Amino acid sequence: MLRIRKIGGALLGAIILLTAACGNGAFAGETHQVVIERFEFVPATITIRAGDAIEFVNRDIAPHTATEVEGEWDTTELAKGQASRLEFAAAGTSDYFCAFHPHMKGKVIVTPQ
Ligand SMILES: [Cu+2]
Repeated sequence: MLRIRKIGGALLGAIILLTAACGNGAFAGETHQVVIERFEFVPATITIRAGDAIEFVNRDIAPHTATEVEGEWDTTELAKGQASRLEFAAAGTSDYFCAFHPHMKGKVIVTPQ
């Protein structure tokens, strides 16, 4: 099980769980979905609570990423049909983009629990 914990100064603490490797962890939050289609993140801005997770799903033929602008978290490359689930432990706001198509932008707002 790949489990990486990254803590950003003023940004987010994120536990990254790759979907394929996701097992039987004690996850108590809610999982939200951001779909990548037609070279857009839908919804482009998502608000969740600390402890929730976001599953990024690529429905395009082209590969995409969801990469936090300062590198705090990253889905890494998602091919067509692939998904990656990231858990956001701490409140904060972060902007992200696609590393392959930098005009694709999104925002994650994490409110306190
Ligand atoms: Cu892209």
